[in-house]
Amino acid sequence: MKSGLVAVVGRPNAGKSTFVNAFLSKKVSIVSPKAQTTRDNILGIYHEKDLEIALSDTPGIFEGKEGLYKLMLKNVKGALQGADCVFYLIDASKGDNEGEAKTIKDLRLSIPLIIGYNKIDLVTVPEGQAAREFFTNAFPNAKFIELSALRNYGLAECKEAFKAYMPEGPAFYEENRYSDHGQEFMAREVIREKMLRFLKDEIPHTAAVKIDSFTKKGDSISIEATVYVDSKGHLPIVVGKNGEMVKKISMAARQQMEKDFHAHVSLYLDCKAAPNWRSSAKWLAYLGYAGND
Ligand SMILES: Nc1nc2c(ncn2[C@@H]2O[C@H](COP(=O)(O)OP(=O)(O)OP(=O)(O)O)[C@@H](O)[C@H]2O)c(=O)[nH]1
Ligand SMILES: [Mg+2]
Repeated sequence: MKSGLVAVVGRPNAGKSTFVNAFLSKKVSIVSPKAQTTRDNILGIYHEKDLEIALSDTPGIFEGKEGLYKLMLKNVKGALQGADCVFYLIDASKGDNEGEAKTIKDLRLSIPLIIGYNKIDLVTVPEGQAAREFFTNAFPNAKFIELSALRNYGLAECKEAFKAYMPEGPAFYEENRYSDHGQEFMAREVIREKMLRFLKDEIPHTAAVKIDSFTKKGDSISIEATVYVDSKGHLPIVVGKNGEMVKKISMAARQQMEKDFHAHVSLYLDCKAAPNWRSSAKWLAYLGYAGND
């Protein structure tokens, strides 16, 4: 039996969460077209006969001065520490090979590196070839894989590459367990996903969601949650005219949860202001962003 941990890292929006979901054929991590979607390390667990691969989806590598961003970067470093190899994902469509190489070097990795050149559906064949040449020169010991997480292309090659670095060991997770987070965490994330979809600009990035109560009875789940925004001025935008925006977010989140949880879901969503929560250790802890490294 082989079992081990792959740290999936890269810049915001590279497609890390899309990749982890595609690799598992299960949704364990939310995805959005906006950068800085993932805030926590989320473990996705892949099972096969005699093989267990835990993939750690991480926040995008990004430096910001707020406590939240420092915690996010700490999460990335934490994931690298315990991993058997690192899967560094690149958004090929950005065409920033030099910048990506610098970010990889800055990580000062001491574990094997696999470079995933993602979103190849958006680049030409010569661009892909040039990238392969560039990265194999810059990182001669690394493996370079072209893939499209969105189109499920290149995933088998990734699996073989990960497998080669998985040590002999026992299965650490039950076979039916595919994430280290439960439904309550996923409920919070799904609400954030819908906020990222419906709210413009920085508002969803500066907001947080707290699940106040999560009650499961048979196949019914009842959830009370609060959206905390960074400043009072954001409240009317999140609530919307006659409460339309919060209703829209809540309805979309509820429908998504019913699909993901195979349950009847009732969701009550409130909105409050928590000025500057991203820089307050107390607020970060209250909202579940502290001590998760
Ligand atoms: N065209 C194309 N789009 C992709 C591919 N993979 C991911 N995307 C899109 O890229 C966007 C970002 O994807 P995410 O999976 O949220 O990216 P992430 O790296 O987890 O982002 P953060 O959590 O913000 O760091 C989404 O709109 C995805 O649909 C791909 O292979 N091709
Ligand atoms: Mg993500």
